[in-house]
Amino acid sequence: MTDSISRRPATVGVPLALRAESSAQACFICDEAILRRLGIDLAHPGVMPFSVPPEQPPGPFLDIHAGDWETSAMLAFDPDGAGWPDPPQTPTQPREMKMKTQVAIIGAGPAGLFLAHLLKRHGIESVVLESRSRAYVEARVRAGVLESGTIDTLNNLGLGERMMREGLVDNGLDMRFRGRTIHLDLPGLTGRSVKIYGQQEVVKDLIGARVAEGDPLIFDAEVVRIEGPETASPRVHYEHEGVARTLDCTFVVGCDGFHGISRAAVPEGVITTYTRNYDFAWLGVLVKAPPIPDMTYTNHDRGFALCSRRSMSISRLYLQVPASDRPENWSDAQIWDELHTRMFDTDRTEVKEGEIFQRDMAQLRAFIASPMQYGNLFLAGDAVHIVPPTGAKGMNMAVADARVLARGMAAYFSGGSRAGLDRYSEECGLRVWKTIRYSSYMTGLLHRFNEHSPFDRGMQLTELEFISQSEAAQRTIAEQYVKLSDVAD
Ligand code: RFL
Ligand code: PHB
Repeated sequence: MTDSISRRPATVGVPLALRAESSAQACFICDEAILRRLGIDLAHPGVMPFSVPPEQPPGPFLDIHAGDWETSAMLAFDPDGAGWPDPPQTPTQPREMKMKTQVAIIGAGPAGLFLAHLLKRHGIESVVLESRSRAYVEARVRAGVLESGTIDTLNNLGLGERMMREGLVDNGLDMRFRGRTIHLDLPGLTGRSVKIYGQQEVVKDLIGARVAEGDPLIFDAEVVRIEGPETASPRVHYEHEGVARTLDCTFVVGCDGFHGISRAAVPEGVITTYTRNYDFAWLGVLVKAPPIPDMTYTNHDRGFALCSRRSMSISRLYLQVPASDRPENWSDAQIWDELHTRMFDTDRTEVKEGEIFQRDMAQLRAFIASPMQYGNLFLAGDAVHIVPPTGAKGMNMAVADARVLARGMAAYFSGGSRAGLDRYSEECGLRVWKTIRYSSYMTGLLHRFNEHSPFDRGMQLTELEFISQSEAAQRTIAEQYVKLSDVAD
């Protein structure tokens, strides 16, 4: 059913707590408070707010929107009454708006979006609040490598169709040094492969499904404070369209990335943080040119480089640069010179050049905050741990956190036991530390460090020589590359 004014599906944007499906698949807002907020005269004879959703729609509908999903009201028209009520010309914008849900999720990155979908599968309501616009979030270029656990999660949610169609199966991981290539045959060494499918494509698929299903996901909604995270009824304060609003909930999940506000809501002294900052960054570019066949990491005297891809015609290329550098400092010609050199592509034929149509820079750091929970506030994804991208693990870790959390919340909301939830941090801890260890190892193996002495450089190259000759060492790297983020559902 579509509504009478905007012709969108009637259920779009209507919070579950306030709606009910009738046999005619119509959707009714039952809450008189919403009608009052919209400035509708409840005494008008044409208004029939439903306190109990009727089995059959009693007549035509008038659906009024005040520009936001939680201020939408559907009224039944009483044909024998006095006609349509007058919708307010200018919707009222109260100073503060309140709403309630089971789980408030802060951030619509992979952690928040996966969590929202997993919770829904268990019948748990959530509201996702995202400070940025939908366009911004969907265009943010980041990760590209999906481990099998992430692939399975997307498929099990019924949202993996495009990934399976457009994503590229990656069976190889190559490491270059001294002009030679170590080829790791992932299926041969581990029985598994990974998939190349851009993080922003995953995010687009998750957002598209959430919006199509009419579940609450509010963009341009910046969370400014979490009140009472240690209490049984935390409250999230956020700003949207210039209005201060609140969201009451049973649990808050901070999926708001490294720079978010959730971690800071935990009182000082509760969380211990462990950090390593690197003095280099990755300059990343997207290029209209066919990629080289295998994912290739390279260790060169001039620094690290990586050749990855997004499709058979789009390459994703990275260069190690100083942390203080800026993407605009590099001309296209300098980028190509450096890539050919570091990839030992002296005749400049292997790394195909093309139009550079996107650039970004990522600082490298390893960071973990522990515990990942404080009372009824849980932290997931980059909000609580960051890995240097050399192992391609950040998004996969975020998805694994969401799976563990969804499992704990499902047990709590179905049976009332919160034992699983209270084990969240402990359950994630070892996996997270192992992933940080692996990503730090790969970073140390492949990058140029200013502080390295000739002795350190000798050790680094000897490690690569050892790996090139040892199948056991290759299997160790390959196993961690394909399945460090495995968790049980
Ligand atoms: P995100 O993706 O940062 O999302 C957090 C969201 O929270 C919003 N937010 C707020 N919303 C409301 N109120 C507030 N106060 C808010 N503050 C922040 C933000 O706008 C944002 O939308 O965190 P999440 O969901 O934890 O996901 C983590 C991943 O994005 C990250 O780990 C990966 O991108 C890391 N990563 C990789 N991971 C992989 O698994 N495989 C890879 O191949 C891979 N490659 C990479 C990467 C990261 C890179 N960079 C840019 C650091 C390659 C690079 C270059
Ligand atoms: C990517 O394709 O963006 C990518 C690949 C491997 C990494 C990091 C990023 O380690």
